[in-house]
Amino acid sequence: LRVGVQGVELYRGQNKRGVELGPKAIRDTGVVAALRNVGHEIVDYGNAPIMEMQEEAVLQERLVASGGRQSQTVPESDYNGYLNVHYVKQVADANRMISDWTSKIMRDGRVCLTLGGDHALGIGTVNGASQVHPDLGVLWIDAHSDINTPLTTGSGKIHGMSVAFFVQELQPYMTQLPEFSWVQPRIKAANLAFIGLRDVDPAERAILEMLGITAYSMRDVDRHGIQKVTEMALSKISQDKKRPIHVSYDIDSLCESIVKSTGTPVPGGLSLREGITLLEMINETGRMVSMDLVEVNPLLGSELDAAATAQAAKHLILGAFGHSRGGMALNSIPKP
Ligand code: DIR
Ligand code: MN
Ligand code: MN
Ligand code: MN
Repeated sequence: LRVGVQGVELYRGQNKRGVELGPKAIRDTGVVAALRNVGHEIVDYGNAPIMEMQEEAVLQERLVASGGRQSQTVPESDYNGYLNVHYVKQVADANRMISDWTSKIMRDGRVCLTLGGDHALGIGTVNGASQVHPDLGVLWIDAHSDINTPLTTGSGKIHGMSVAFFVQELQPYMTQLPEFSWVQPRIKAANLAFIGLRDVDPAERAILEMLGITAYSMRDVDRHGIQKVTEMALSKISQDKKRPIHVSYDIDSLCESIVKSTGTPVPGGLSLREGITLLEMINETGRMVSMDLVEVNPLLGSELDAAATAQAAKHLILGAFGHSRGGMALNSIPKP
């Protein structure tokens, strides 16, 4: 396979510094070399230059007169005075670039592998991927459903809203933010599925039910097992088994006991083996056109935790790109 790797040091979609070091932590596991050993032809495009865009906005500070003498700065988070969305401009501008990079890598004829970075980057990668494949299906593997809207969010963190930006049927209910007006919501609710859920806000559940979105929680994984759940998710998002697939993999879908270096760990998640099995099954479809691996934060937990989390990310990626746990075929090893 021809593969393009990009790093996205996005951190303004949530509030914990260190997730911008995720791409380096994952690359340092040697995952690119390991993918070459699987037989892929890989170009590493490096990290998209988004760090400056994420600086505190000095730009739009509005001064409000108070008693005609003192002045006050309106917090940047008080978007429009009534919405609570943090770092809108920073996250929007970075995502615009991520979208362009993603579609460019895919138009170069490569499967796009995006290393994050916080999960708000999914707005850009899904937009870019769906520009190249308008019939794209999306699998969102996560403890969270990330489908809050600017109105329903409690935290104001955009990484908890990524999905809301690209689901077509949700747009009439979305408060449209001008900074994100370039986003084209091309993903139909029927072509989206979640796996691994165990921390979903009431408003998010209401949205999932209203739009009839396929959502397999850990309860479903317990009931049916990961293979059955993955089969069901794949056939739901693509009944004719032809649709190209974007996989957005949040490392916090894995159990908190194995993945400690992530911003919002939740107990009772997927085992690493379940995560690998799921991704191997997606690989077997031959239809995965892009993949995100997000929310690795090497500054959280101990150094050992950070290493274990990065290792987990590496093994997930290998599963998604056809590494065989039963050993590779001799003819699959590329000649030096
Ligand atoms: C929560 C948590 N639903 C929010 N979401 C997280 O902030 O909207 N997503 N942690 O990854
Ligand atoms: Mn997420
Ligand atoms: Mn999550
Ligand atoms: Mn706030």
